[in-house]
Formats: sequence, C-alpha cells, structure tokens
Amino acid sequence: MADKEQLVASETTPKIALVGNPNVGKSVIFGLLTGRYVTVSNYPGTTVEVARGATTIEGQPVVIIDTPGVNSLVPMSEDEQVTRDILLKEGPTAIIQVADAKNIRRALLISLQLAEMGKPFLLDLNMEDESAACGITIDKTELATKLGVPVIGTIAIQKRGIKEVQKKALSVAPATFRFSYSAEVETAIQNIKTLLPKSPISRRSIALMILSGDKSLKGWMHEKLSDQTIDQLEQIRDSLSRLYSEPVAYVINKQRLRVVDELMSFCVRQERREKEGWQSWVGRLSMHPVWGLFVLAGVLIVVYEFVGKFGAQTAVNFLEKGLFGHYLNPWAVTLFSKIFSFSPFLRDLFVGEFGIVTMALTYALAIIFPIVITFFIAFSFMEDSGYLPRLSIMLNRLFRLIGLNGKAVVPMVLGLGCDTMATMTARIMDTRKERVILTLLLALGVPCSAQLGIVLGMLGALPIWATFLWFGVVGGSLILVGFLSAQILPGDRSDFMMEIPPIRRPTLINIVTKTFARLEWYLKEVVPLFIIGTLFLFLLDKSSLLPKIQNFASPLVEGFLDLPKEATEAFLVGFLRRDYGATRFFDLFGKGRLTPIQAIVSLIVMTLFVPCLANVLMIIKERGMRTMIAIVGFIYPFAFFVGGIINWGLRIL
Ligand SMILES: Nc1nc2c(ncn2[C@@H]2O[C@H](COP(=O)(O)OP(=O)(O)OP(=O)(O)O)[C@@H](O)[C@H]2O)c(=O)[nH]1
Ligand SMILES: [Mg+2]
Repeated sequence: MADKEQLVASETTPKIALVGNPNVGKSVIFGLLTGRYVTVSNYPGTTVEVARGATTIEGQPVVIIDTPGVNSLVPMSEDEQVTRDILLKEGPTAIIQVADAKNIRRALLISLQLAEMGKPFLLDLNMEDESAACGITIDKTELATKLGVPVIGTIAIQKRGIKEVQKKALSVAPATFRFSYSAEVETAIQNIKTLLPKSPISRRSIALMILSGDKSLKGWMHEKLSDQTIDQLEQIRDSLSRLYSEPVAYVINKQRLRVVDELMSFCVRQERREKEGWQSWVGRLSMHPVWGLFVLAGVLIVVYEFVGKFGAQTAVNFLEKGLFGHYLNPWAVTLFSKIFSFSPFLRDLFVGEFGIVTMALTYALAIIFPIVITFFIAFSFMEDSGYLPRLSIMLNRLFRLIGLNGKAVVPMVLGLGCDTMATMTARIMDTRKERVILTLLLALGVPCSAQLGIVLGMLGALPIWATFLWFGVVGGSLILVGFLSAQILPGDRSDFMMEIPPIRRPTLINIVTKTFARLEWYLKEVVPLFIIGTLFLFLLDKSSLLPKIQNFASPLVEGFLDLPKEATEAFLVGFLRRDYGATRFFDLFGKGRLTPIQAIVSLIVMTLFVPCLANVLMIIKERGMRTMIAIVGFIYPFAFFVGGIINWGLRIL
C-alpha cells in the first residue's frame, strides 16, 4: 500500500518519530503532519510496520516516522521491537510521544523510559475530548515542569493542537526528570554501563533493557560487544536476579510505576465519573458471554446482507450480467474481432474463453470489485467502532484451545480482508509458536474478502445445509489443525491482555479514505495477477496442454472430487490466487455446470487452499522459507483430502 512510497530525503534530514502506546492516535497525527494516509483503526496493533512521510516544519524539511504502538520499550512482541529498534539504531532527532490522556498512567511509564534514554521528546496528550468526558483533568504546566519537556494537549480527530505540536517538535530537549531505582539495581546499572559502547540512546537505558532480560537485544549485542563482555553482562544480571523472588523486569517495572504514581498525584485529577453513555452499554453487551453471541450473530447477519446479498448478488448481477454481459463484453467482442480479423489467436487473447477482457477483467471488475468494496466498507465500520477487541475477549477461550489467545482474533478477522496483510500482523503475537500457528491458520482456512464474497454469493443460491456444511468444515478444520499444532509445535503460549478502547462512532472520512486506500491496493495487486493467470490459461489452452493437464488431474479432480474437468483450471489459477479459483467456480456454477454437491465440494477445497502467491511470499519474509514449505506442503494435500471426504460422505447420504 502507500507504505511503499518512495521518500525523497537525505541522510541528514532531521527525523521525528511518533512513539506511544497502542491505539492512541499516532497514525492519525502522522496523517495530519505529513498528509499521507496510513491505516487508522480503533484497536491496538493497527500499525505493525514503520511508515515514513516528508514534511516541512518552519521551512525545514523533516521526515516523520510512524511506529507500532508499544506498552514498554522493552519489547515483548515483534512489532514492539520495531519501535525500540528505531530508537536504538536509527536515533531520531526528536520524539513526539503520543499519549491517550485518559490512560495517562501507562503513557508516563513510557515517558520515564524516554527520559532515561536521554532522547529529546515532547509529550502529546491526545484524546483530550475523551479524557474530559471521563472527568480527568491533567495539569499540563505542572507535568511539563516536573518532566522537563513540553506537554501539549491535542484532539487529533478534530485537528486540535496539532499546529503547536508541530511548532515545538524540532526544538525539544532531553527530559530533565531524574529518578533512581533501589540501590541494588543502581549498582548493577553502573556496572553494566562501563561495558557498553556509545549509542543513540543512553547507556543507562540499555543497561536497564539488559537487566530486564530483553532477548530482542541479542542481535545488537553480538554486533557491538565481544562474547566475553556479553558473558560479563549476563553475570551481572544473574547476580541481581538472585536477590529477588520476582523477575528483574517486574521489579524494575514496579519501581517505575511507583514513580509514575507519584507524578500523577501532583498532576492528575479524576472527578466523579459522568453518567455512562450508550457506548459503554453497547460495549459491555458485546463482551457478555451470552448476549455477546447475539451481538456477534447480529453483526454477521448485517455483514451477510450487505456483502453476501447486496455486494455478491445484486451488485454482481448488475455488473456481470448487465453491464459486462450485455454491453461491454459484446462490444468488446465485436471490436476486437474487427481489429484482429486477420488473427483468431489475437482475438481470443482478448475476448476468447480465456480472454483478458472476457475473463480477467470481467472477473476482477464485475465480480470481485463490487464484493470487495462492500466488504471493505463493512469491515472499516467494524474496525473503527471498537468491536474487534471485544470480540477478542469473547473468543479468547476458543482461541486458547487452538494454541493462541484472544490477541489472535484481530489478525484472523483482518485475514478476512486480506490474508497477506494479516500474516504480517502475526507480529503482534508474543511467542514464535503463536506466530506460526496464526500464520498457518490464516493460510489454511481464512478466506479473504474477495473469496468470502464469492462463497457467500454461491451459498446464497444453494440449500441452507450447504452454508452450515461449509462453515462447519472450514471452522472444524481450523480448530482441529490449530489444536493439533498447539500440541505438536514446541514453544509457549503467552498470556492475554488487551486494552479495550471505547466504542466510537466511526467517522465517514476515515471509512472512505481507508476503503479507497484498500481498493487502490486491490486494483494494483489483483488485476495484474488476474491478467497473468488468464494469459497462463490461454496459453495452456492454445498449446493444447490444458486437456493434457485435465487428463492428468482427472483421477483427483473428476475421480476423487467428482468435479467437472473445467475445475482443473480453477485449481490451477487457485495457486496464483484462491479468489481467482473461486471466481472460476462461481462462473461455472452460474452457467449451471456444477451440481449442488459439486459446488459445495469445490468451495470447501478452494477455501482450504493457500490464499495466493503474495501470501506465500509474505510467509517467507515473515517466518522463513522452512516454515513456508511446511505450511504449503501440509495445506494442499489437506485441502484435497477434506474435499474428497466431503464428496464421498455427501454421495453416500
Ligand atoms: N475521540 C478521539 N479519538 C481519537 C483521537 N485520536 C485518534 N482517535 C481514534 O483512535 C483510534 C486509534 O487511532 P490510530 O491513529 O490508529 O492509533 P495508533 O496510535 O496509530 O494505533 P496503533 O497503530 O495500533 O498503535 C482511531 O479510531 C482514531 O479515530 C482523539 O483525539 N479523540
Ligand atoms: Mg498506528
């Protein structure tokens, strides 16, 4: 998406990093400062990758860096590490710490760490509208005096206060605030400091990271320090940890929290809470063990009506049968037949059975496009309302069964938008085991928007048992495979803690911007692949290899799965993108070439396929080649196997 945009800036251009807890408005502020849109949603962990944008402050060019939210600068997950590494390795000129003013306690925990690092920063107390509604008042002048950095209040979604943040951002200095830990910790810090090289952040802060047992620092340590020094550091840490019954990280955190609480006692006042609004009521209802299920059912019905019915049936009918089927394609056929009257080969390339216009563009624009638009809109509503974190709480139990926890719910739901993006979001999981299981399940059985729409569209035309069967088989496969991999894979599962943001009314502007950003990405990514896939089929067809492949695959496709031979083409392009394969089935089904049993079998096999080439590449990038081979090597046979079993079972019945 837009993240890949090139940035024109020299090495010496000052860099300002936006750092802060998850879901506090960093990306909104990034957008306001740079004019570049990065995804904004109402749940923690939206940003998992750094985004950069250029701007000028008082005539001076600067680069603004948006970072993933962190709960501590001692990272627990890969996305948190990204942020810490920016500070440690890149050394931005200044930092804007964005804080949620109604959650000042956890924000100050980060302020203390920034103060320890010795980095110039300012504290932006964002979401002042919500903190005011909660009856929280913060004495910003007092806090600024105590910390020794500017403290500015903002309401990012109303663009309030941003000008001041921008004005001050380049002239900030390191905090003057100092505090000390217990004598034992201080001694350990002093001992470690003497062994460390100079870095963009203070030796004291690195010493504290090492004492906290920060494993993500290993790479940096091996690069900068000798093995002997690393041994010495570990000895210092071990002897400190022997003094406490609790882990040192916990001890350090507790001492920091004490300092935070003292700061708060001077600067923060909490008045009597105002009357509870409808938002909190809806919020609580959606997390309730029983009522929550009704809310979920309601959400699913609305999404189904909007995406499955309106998008995948009404809009697709209008575009595919009407606009494309009646007007555009017949015109195109006439036009291309005239232009290429000398060559049937070239004519078919554009308007034949596997033509670029009649297949690739018709599939991409008339069938998938209306589905993804409706899906992205529905999806943005869910993201921005704050429903997803609540769903995480509800499904935590179920997810524990499959070796994950509630934190994995958001990435799984994101997978319904795009599995490739969601695979990257697996970074938010705390352990490697969880990241691998999540990656596997996304690739196995979470259909992406385009495919889901097609599935819903086809299920809508089938008897109701087909819907139950599809959900049962796909859901059952996810649970079974998740459960088994949780037993087999080595490693740990982490505890689940998630900040629940308030229920918010989604803003039209964000919904529209986000939907457009995603559509742009969709068109750039999907249309070329559809054209390549179609070209591939076209060439196979023209070289008469297609019938040979169909014959070769016949025992599997026509025998084991009992599908027509054209299904082979769907599977072939399914390797490229499974939504493309699904669209082929949709087309075949629409032309009456699939019986209900064949339709459901093909839907199930295609859903259990690996999503697409892009997803495979992302798995390699994020989790490595070996994991990818294991995942892909498992999924394809599994998909066909399950399809065969279902076919066999249905026929017996
Ligand atoms: N009421 C209110 N909502 C805000 C304000 N600033 C941001 N938001 C909302 O807060 C949510 C989170 O905003 P983001 O910019 O995605 O937060 P982030 O800090 O980038 O989050 P991560 O990338 O997950 O760390 C969105 O729903 C925003 O619309 C504000 O000042 N007031
Ligand atoms: Mg963000």
